[in-house]
Amino acid sequence: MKLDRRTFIKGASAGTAGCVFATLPGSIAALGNSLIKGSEQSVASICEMCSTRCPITARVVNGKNVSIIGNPKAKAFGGAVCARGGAGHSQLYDNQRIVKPLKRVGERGEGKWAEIEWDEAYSIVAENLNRLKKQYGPESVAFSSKSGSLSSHFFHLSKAYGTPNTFTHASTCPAAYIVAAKAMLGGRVRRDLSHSKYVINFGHNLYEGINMAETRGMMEAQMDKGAKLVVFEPRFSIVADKADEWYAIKPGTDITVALAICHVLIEDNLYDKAFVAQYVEGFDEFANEVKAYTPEWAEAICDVPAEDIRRISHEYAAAAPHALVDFGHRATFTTEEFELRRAIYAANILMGNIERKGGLFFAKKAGAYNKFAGDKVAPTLQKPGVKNMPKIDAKRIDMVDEQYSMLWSSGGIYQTILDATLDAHPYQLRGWVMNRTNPMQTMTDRARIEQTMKKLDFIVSCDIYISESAAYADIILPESTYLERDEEVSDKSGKNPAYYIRQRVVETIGDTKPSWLIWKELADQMELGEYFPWENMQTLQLFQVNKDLDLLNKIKREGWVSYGTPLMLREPSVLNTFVSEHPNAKPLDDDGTYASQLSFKTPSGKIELSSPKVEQMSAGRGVIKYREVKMKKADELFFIQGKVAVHTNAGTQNVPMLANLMSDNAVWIHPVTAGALNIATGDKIRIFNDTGSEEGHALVTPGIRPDTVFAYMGCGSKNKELARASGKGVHCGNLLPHVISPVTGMNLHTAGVKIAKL
Ligand SMILES: Nc1nc2c(c(=O)[nH]1)N[C@H]1C(S)=C(S)[C@@H](COP(=O)(O)OP(=O)(O)OC[C@H]3O[C@@H](n4cnc5c(=O)[nH]c(N)nc54)[C@H](O)[C@@H]3O)O[C@H]1N2
Ligand SMILES: Nc1nc2c(c(=O)[nH]1)N[C@H]1C(S)=C(S)[C@@H](COP(=O)(O)OP(=O)(O)OC[C@H]3O[C@@H](n4cnc5c(=O)[nH]c(N)nc54)[C@H](O)[C@@H]3O)O[C@H]1N2
Ligand code: SF4
Ligand SMILES: [Mo]
Repeated sequence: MKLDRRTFIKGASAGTAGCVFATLPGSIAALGNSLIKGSEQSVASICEMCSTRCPITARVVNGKNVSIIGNPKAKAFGGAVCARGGAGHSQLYDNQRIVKPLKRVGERGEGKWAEIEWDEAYSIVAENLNRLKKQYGPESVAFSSKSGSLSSHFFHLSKAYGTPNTFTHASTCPAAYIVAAKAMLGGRVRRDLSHSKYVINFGHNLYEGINMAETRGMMEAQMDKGAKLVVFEPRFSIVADKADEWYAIKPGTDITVALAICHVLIEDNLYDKAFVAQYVEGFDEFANEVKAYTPEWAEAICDVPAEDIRRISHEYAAAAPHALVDFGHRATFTTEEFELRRAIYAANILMGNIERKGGLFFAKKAGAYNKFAGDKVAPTLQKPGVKNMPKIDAKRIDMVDEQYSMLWSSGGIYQTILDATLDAHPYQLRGWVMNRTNPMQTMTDRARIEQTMKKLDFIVSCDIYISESAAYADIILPESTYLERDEEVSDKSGKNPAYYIRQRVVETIGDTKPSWLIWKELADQMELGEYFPWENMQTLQLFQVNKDLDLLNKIKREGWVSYGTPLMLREPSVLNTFVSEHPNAKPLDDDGTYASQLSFKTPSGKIELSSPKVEQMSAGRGVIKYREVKMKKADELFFIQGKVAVHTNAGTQNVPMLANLMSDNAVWIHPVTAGALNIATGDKIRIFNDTGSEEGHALVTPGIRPDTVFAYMGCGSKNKELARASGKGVHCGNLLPHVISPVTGMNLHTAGVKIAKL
């Protein structure tokens, strides 16, 4: 059989695409249950092998978790998990996990540990944090955690303690597209990929940087509905491979294409004038600015042919509004991500695809949904609040500049911890409490992080492994993995409201605890117990559902409960169904939509294509503009990174099943570049620049631009405690300079490097 692109993608959805999707393999399913004796049950829960948090069903035989599949009730996730989700039990039973609190007994980073009891761990942490608070004020301690299901408990402790210095991973990942959406649309939007007829993608590698619902959505659009996908990406990623068109764009120049698309949409009169008139502020200023951004201008900077940009713009406009320009996920390609992500939103806004099928939409949680439905279709959840939390007066270490004021609620500028510790800028930081975060590998400038860790007075890490960052802590608190934890009900609403819940799948292994309990018990020791009045997780769950035990049990039993039908305020076909399902629904406008009800949480209540507020925050940025960025010296190569389907960031390198699949990251080099350096595939190489130097090996491939090299991120851990990962591959963070981008505070994951054969 001849395998063309489409049949391959089709095959992939059936679970045959190698390692990408792990549905229950046919051969095991065929064995049926008959071979497995003893007790057996299926528990509905939530995956946490990455922050997508897909709904799962975990099979437990004789108390042991033997397999994990997707929860079939959650249709958008396709009832499947990815390779990492299928490897959850390998992490759970890994004998290199930490299962007892650890105290450092050597120098920081030396790798000498003593196992201690929880009581001792809590009292050391409480004593040190209270000492720092008393001597230097609570603001002298930073709290950082990857945002996640239990991070609210962690940040609750930081608030009770009184520090304003709380950070998520935002400035290393999504903040730029979130801040840009806030500035223009008043908040985050989602993409309706599965109904899109035409998708323009700037390096959003959904077939490796997996988000099950979106990855499935993209696959459905491509293979079932014949959608066209155009990818701009410096290397031949999997999504580039599955695209109808791939352009090997020069790193960091995507904005020229995005602006040139806007130019063509406006100059060729293709944009949705009625939409712009009704919903958009600042169009004229923007139109005036993009006059100069012709496809020919773009081509000279980004290497994408002008005639293709013109044709693609026309094709996109013809498919609109059921078409979108994807705003991406990891937004750390350049220091001008704010402009890029705004230019991408602009290309969507001009085509009026907001709240349309195949375009962009806002999530509809229970409260909003019920208002439109005119009935209490979905239950709303209560949020436990604690009265009299301490007032925090101190300024954040990253908030010395007005231009970052849209960032704070999105997680702050994580890397300012380095400046505050090493340079007392804007004041001296002395302690760092880390939870589920591995900045040594996932921030930039590893050498500076090491200095920071060595200088700090006190460091705590809560992790499931001795990560490279935990390796520098004074105390490590071992969290139970997600398969051993009960958690609160989570809101996972999309076009309609949906809830799900994490439930313990197996008994806890060793002496670990869920972090909600760790922070509560630590608070008790710190004499902050009054701020944690709930007794246990069940108290919290019951509070959330307003003591509706039936509801809680239903969510636990089914693992995924959704309400109503999709709601998109400007899509007549969707609204037809909506009003027929809900007899008390708000009356539709004359055009059969809720278009008159759509407003935006911006100062003007409209979409701000150009924004006086942004101008005020950062002079000269009110209107979206091209700003040249230099990311490398003339004699260097661009160094870029990306995700691999079988690992999550730098967090799974030691998980046995996944380490077996891949434990090293070869450096991709174009044959012409490799030839000039006399390098062949497999050769040992040095990759270096002013920031650092790494050794690795080469993969010579035409699937990358000659001026660019690439490595999958997350390898090259330098701590010996991660035995399966240690010293294997290139440590990307060691080659990336310390940068704080304007407005978004992003750090930068592109750098200039040189390569030499060893
Ligand atoms: N060079 C480079 N750096 C990057 C990127 C890049 O492409 N290149 N990508 C960036 C992106 S997009 C992101 S999101 C960040 C992510 O960076 P991080 O937020 O640091 O995330 P992870 O690498 O996933 O690792 C987080 C830590 O959580 C631990 N962990 C896993 N499960 C649990 C748990 O249940 N409880 C606890 N307490 N700990 C747990 C893991 O052992 C690991 O040490 O990295 C960024 N950094
Ligand atoms: N399997 C797997 N899935 C994941 C994750 C994971 O670690 N593993 N992590 C999750 C997380 S935290 C995130 S943020 C998402 C990330 O999802 P994506 O944003 O898709 O992540 P990346 O793979 O980091 O980057 C995408 C692509 O950008 C390309 N690139 C680099 N520089 C440029 C540039 O200047 N222009 C263009 N056009 N492309 C460029 C890279 O080659 C890479 O293929 O994935 C999520 N899903
Ligand atoms: S995308 Fe994969 S690893 Fe991430 S939550 Fe879903 S199944 Fe788990
Ligand atoms: Mo991310």
